[in-house]
Amino acid sequence: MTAVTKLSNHRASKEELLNYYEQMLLLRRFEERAAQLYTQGQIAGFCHLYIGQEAVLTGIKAATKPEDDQITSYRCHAHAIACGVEPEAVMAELTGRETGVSKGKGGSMHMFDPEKHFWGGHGIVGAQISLGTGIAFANKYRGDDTICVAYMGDGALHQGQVYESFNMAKLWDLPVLYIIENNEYAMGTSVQRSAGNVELYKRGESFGIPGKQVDGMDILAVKAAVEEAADYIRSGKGPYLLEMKTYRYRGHSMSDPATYRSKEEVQNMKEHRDPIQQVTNMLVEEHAVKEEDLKAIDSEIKKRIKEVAEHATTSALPNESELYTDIMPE
Ligand SMILES: Cc1ncc(C[n+]2csc(CCOP(=O)(O)OP(=O)(O)O)c2C)c(N)n1
Ligand SMILES: [Mg+2]
Repeated sequence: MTAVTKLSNHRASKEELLNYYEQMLLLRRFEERAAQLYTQGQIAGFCHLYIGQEAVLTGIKAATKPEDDQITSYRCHAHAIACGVEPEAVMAELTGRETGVSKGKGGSMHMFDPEKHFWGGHGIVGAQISLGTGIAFANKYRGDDTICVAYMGDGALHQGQVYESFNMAKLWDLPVLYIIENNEYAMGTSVQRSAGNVELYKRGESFGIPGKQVDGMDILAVKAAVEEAADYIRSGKGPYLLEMKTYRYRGHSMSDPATYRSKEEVQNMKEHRDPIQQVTNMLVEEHAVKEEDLKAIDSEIKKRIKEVAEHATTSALPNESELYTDIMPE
């Protein structure tokens, strides 16, 4: 078993932890397979992987309701799956097939499923924050207690439209939870080199939006912080901001050689902070789960992902007539 420097201060039942283990591992194995398909030339265009950041999304989903809305950037495959889109439909979208969740026309950065309350998938850095604020406006207008979770990266946080959105969100006390997935780098620029003030969770303060920094590699810390934030928002007090301190193991996109950080830095994170390993250790040390049983779950997931990849590489390409659909609202 790999030693991790820090185990969560929070506790969870064996069933809960097994559930998180399975969910996070599914996201990781999916992305590893996506990387393979990319290098085999099965996926064209850009492709941004979520490996390393799994605890953020999984913790947020565990602390919110299925009908809450979620909107994110181009690093969106895992978000789609966590919202309930079948992995088959996500992988087939990556390979541009007709069975993809966006009928193969969106690709890696543009997948949506309104029925699952998943609103994308956006390539314009920061744009999803304005759109997410608009979704929260709609929710408030309808008078239900649904909140919108709007994710952005540490780089996106510097975009002007983010602050215009913060202002309106507080002015109208909109039910929106802003999540900064601070994985320490934008495309290749570290937070230290791009942020005048690196305490990103304070960026909403001057608008009256409370914020907290959270260990985003610790799923139980994520879940606890989001439960508190969601209660605050649902009580009608308006927006809330959480900065998740996380880390991406892979390059910004598949074409990034990642020369701006050392191999040791990445290795250190993998060895001492890995979110899945933390849950593994809790299960083994505190709940007496056998490592073989966890490996068996992993084997099942790998089998499923193999089928997912098979489906994504054998499904038909979209018909040419699809070029003319979904362009205007019907
Ligand atoms: C408006 C705009 N500017 C620049 C880009 C190019 N670009 C794509 S991703 C990115 C970095 C964003 O980093 P961050 O918000 O930290 O997200 P991460 O990739 O780390 O998840 C940039 C500058 C873009 N897509 N849109
Ligand atoms: Mg980043």
